[in-house]
Amino acid sequence: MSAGLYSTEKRDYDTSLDLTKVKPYGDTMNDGKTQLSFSLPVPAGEEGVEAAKQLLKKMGFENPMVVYYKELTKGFTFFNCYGSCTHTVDYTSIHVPKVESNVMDMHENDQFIKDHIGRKLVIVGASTGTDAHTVGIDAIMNMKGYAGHYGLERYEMIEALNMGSQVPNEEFIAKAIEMKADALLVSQTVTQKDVHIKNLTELVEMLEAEGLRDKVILCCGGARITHELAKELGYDAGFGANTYADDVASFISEEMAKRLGKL
Ligand code: B12
Repeated sequence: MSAGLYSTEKRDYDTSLDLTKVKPYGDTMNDGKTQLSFSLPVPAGEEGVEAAKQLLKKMGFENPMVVYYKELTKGFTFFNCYGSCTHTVDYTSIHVPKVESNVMDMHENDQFIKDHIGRKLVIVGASTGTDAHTVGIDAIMNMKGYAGHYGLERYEMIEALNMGSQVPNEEFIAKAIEMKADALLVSQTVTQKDVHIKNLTELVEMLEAEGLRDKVILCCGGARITHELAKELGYDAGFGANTYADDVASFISEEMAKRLGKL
C-alpha cells in the first residue's frame, strides 16, 4: 500500500516510522543522525574540538563527533560535526499558515482581472529601507520573470512599477499615491538584527498615518519572510522562498475581486 508524501499513514517500507515522533535519520529510521556546522570564537585545536562536542551535547546530540575543523582566522574556528539527535517533533500536529488562493498563470490571471475587475491593477514594488538586494523583487516583477514564470511587468492587465532597492518608505508611499496603487510589494532580504521587522513595521505605521493602509493590498516577501510573520506585522500576505509572480498576482487579483464584492 502506498502513502502520499504528506500522508500520516505509516509507510510500508519502514514500520518504525511514527509521525508523532519524527527525528532526523542517516542510515536507519530514527537513528537521529545529523550533520551540522558552526564557528566558534576559539583557537583551532583540541580544546576547541572539546568545546564543540560539549555544545553538541547541550544541544541534545548523543555521540558528538567533530569530523572536520579549520581555523578561519587567528582565534576563530569552523567545525563540521555529527551527532544523534535525541529530540522529536509531532509532525501530525503542525499547522503552517499559508496564503490561500487559487494560483493562476499569467494568461488565466489576466482573464480573471478582465472578468472580475474590469480594469488594470496598479502594482508598485521595491526593496525598501537600507536593503540593497534587488534579485527577489526583480524575480517577481521583471518582464522576463524567473524560473519560467513571467513577471508582473509582462501581464496585460497589470501596470507594474519596480522602484528597485534601498527605497525609503516615504518615497515608496509617495509613488503609491501618485500612481493610485492597488497593491504594494515590499521585498526584504536582510534580517540581521531584525532590521526587516523595524522597516516593515514602519511602513505599516506610515500608511496608517496617511489613512492609506486599508486602501491598498499590502504584501511582503523574501527568503526569510513567512505568511505568519507578515500577518503579525499588519500585512495582507507574506511570501517566502520559491515564490513566483503567479502566486502574488493571483492573491492580489482574488483579494481585489473580494473587496469589490465580485468573488
Ligand atoms: C546576491 C546577494 C547579494 C548582492 C545583491 C545584488 C542585488 N542586486 O540584489 C550584494 C553583493 C549586493 C549583496 C549585498 C549584501 N548582502 Co547579500 N546576498 C546575496 C545572495 C548571494 C543571493 C540573494 C539572491 O539574489 N537570491 C535569489 C532571489 C531570487 O531569491 P530571494 O531574494 O529569496 O527572492 C525570492 C523569494 O524570497 C521571493 N521574494 C523576494 N522578495 C519578494 C517580494 C515580494 C513582494 C514577493 C511576493 C516575493 C518576494 O520571491 C523571489 C523568487 O522566488 C544571498 C545568499 C543566498 N545564497 O541567498 C546573500 C545574503 C542575502 N546577503 C546577505 C548580507 C548580509 C548582505 C550584506 C548586508 C553584506 C554586507 N555586510 O555588506 C549586503 C547588503 C547591504 C544592504 N544594505 O542591503 C545575507 C543576509 C543575512 C541575513 N539574514 O540578514 C545573505 C543571506 C548571505 C549570508 N548567508 O550571509 N548580497
